[in-house]
Amino acid sequence: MATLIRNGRIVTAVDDYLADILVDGGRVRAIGVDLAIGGDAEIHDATGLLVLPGGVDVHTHLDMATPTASTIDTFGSGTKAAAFGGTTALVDFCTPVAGESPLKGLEDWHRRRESACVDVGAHMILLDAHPGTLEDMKTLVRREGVSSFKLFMAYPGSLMVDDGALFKAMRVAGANGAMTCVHAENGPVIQALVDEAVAQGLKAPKYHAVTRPAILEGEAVHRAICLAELAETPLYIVHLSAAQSLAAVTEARDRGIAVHAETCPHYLFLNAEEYERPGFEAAKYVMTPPLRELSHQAHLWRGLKSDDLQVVSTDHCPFCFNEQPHGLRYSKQQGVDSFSRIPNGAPGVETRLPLIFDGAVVKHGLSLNRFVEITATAPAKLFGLFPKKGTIAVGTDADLVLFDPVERWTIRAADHHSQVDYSLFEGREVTGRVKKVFVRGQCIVDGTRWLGREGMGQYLRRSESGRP
Ligand code: DUC
Ligand code: ZN
Ligand code: ZN
Repeated sequence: MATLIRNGRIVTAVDDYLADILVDGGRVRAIGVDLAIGGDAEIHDATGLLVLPGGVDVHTHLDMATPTASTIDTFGSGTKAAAFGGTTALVDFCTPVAGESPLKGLEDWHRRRESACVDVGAHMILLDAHPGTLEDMKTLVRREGVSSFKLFMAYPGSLMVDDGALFKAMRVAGANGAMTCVHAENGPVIQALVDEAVAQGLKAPKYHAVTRPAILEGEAVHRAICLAELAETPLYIVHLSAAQSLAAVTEARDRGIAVHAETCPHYLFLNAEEYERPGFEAAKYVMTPPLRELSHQAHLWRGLKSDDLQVVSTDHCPFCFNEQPHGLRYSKQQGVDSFSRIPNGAPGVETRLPLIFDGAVVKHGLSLNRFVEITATAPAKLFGLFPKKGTIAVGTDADLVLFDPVERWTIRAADHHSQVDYSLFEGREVTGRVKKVFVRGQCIVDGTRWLGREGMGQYLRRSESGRP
């Protein structure tokens, strides 16, 4: 049966108008005023609501296992949480096991991905740039629809690659229509600071932030840009948190270099004061990069306004605060004796849209169009999903969010659908709330009612990335 969404205010990255949307076969079939329908249709009245393209979150870690810890959300629970937050497409990070080929890593990722409730694509994390890995990169882009790769300049001895490997991977990515995503922090210097702190007995969660200063992010961002410029490849800085990093991105973009960057809600709304919380509570805020001093936030908002920052994604990487009921592997409590053992990451997939609406549109004067651009259109374009995802037009997937722009409500972890046991934003009041969510035309969220099911999410085989 067709679906008709009536009287909504349709907002895309470029338009803002009142119309009806007719959906059939999972796609938008017609848009117009007082649309006539030929037969039966499921009708949804969107009077007073915004009709937005489903959110696109290009940075999540669902069901991710490292040698020491695992994220608590499966694809089932994480994508259900995403849907309740108005996000209908994810690009998740596939982390291969060290020494294993990326293609094998993708095979395992697909098995875990089968429980997804919304559509999901994969970025591939590269742990080396050996000849076999570089060959796999080509296969991943051409055959598997994985058109972006992430490399780490941090975590020596585990995830980090050296500059030579980073450069080699960048060249292959660029030559094959793929984006290189970089975790930019100076890993060896951070390691020296961590070792020093631990040796001095400074082991509380706040030393996670003390040992990862903003200057070491800025330095690595600058270095990554130099390497990408030389490799003639598009670059995407993930989880940018610091003014120094943004300055490097801005300078490069002003010179016409294809550098892009995302920030995350926690860097826009929270700051390093959270690390002064008593006891072990501050471990909830142990993510990488860490929260910065308050002064960085104004730079990030300016970057979002001026398009020096193009995307807000979540880096949803959830570990429970408490050990029970899931066990230590899923818990921050692993690091109760030393910050260096706290699993690194925080949740956020369910709160991105309302937080960014409240922060960007209500408080910082960004337009509704820009709000849609940074949460859906730009990530879809940068990562090979547009126009299937990221906008509303005849022929696009009918991934739609009916959003109330005036409702005020309070964020509470107890109301969430993620399996994690806390929210970074507990008790925060926001304006703007997701009311209904459609994935390929199917209404899967209706207020607090869940109408979706595990397994209905499709794999997103992506086309070229890095060409906005
Ligand atoms: N990088 C991420 O992107 N997520 C979690 C931790 C990290 O280092
Ligand atoms: Zn990272
Ligand atoms: Zn991440």
